[in-house]
Amino acid sequence: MMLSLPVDKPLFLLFLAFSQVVFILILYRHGASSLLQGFLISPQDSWDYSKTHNVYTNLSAFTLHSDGKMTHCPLKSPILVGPITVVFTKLPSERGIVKKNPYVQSGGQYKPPHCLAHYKSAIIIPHRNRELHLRYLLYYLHPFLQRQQLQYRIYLIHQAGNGTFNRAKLLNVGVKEALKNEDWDCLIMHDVDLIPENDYNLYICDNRYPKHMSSAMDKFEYSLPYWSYFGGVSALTPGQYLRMNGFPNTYWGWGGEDDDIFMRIQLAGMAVSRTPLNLGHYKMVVHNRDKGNQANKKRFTLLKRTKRIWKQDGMNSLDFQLISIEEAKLYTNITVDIGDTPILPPEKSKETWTFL
Ligand code: BGN
Repeated sequence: MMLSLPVDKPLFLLFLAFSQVVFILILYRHGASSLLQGFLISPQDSWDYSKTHNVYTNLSAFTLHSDGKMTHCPLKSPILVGPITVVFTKLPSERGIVKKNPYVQSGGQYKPPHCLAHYKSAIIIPHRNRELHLRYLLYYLHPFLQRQQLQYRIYLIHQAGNGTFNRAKLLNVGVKEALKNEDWDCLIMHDVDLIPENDYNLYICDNRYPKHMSSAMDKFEYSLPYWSYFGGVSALTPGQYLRMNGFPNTYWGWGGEDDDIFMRIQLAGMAVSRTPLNLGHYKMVVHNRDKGNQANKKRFTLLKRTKRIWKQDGMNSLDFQLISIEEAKLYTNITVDIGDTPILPPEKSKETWTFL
């Protein structure tokens, strides 16, 4: 039997138009997965964030069964708990964090002591004047990564001097230096102020495409601010990273560099893979905009050039002065002089930027 709809009734048409607007609004605000949540995603895929666990729970269980013979760790770590309690009420001391993470070695390196890790991930964190955020991140991230039975190392890429901050260039430096130490499977680009809230959000790469991990940040009400958002935390294999000529070096100050990275991914013939919204929960340590990281007024102009310039600006044009590499207890501290904002040539065309 054919279903006949009363398409000639004005009220029905109004209802149809209204539901389409609601549908588009939900899609725009929360991404496609929010629509699928109700019927395609099964209940065990939805997490109850009102029931959280201490990130240090069960961590000691890791070391109990070592009998000298090392076999591979199980593909799925047996001690994952899901939602993690993340609070910023009491700042942990560095000594306290070291004490709670006895198997982390100098330079913030870790290998599971009882089994061979399947994955090796480098965590790369651009940094300047954010010591307190860093402390919280280290407190939560070390046990989080150990729960996942990864081999990892945390790199802090510290921008020397008072020049304008350049997040993407610091990430390029981090990749270059990290790959000198180890043949990493995965490069995790990590903002210092974001704490992951679910340990099933695995810090490993998607071998098909660059992966955006911070898909649901508390500051955006646990949804994507816009569909092409690529800021916060992401994971790329060295191959994916090189294929897009790394990140742009030319974004000085806040904003736009993540949009450039998103564009480069497409320009290099890849797509973005995204951690599902119910897993990609992150809490941001609240803070004001830093000095030296004012909104980049040139970002619109820069984004218009990406298509033309991505093959020339990136890993192949990276220049910097390495000042020091120190192995701190909880991280490797790479201090670098990346220069300061160059004067951009005046804008030639008046075309408007239509990416978003
Ligand atoms: C966007 C910024 C991103 C930033 C997000 C979230 C720009 C480019 C011009 C449209 N992009 O608007 O860099 O991560 O906001 O705060 O400003």
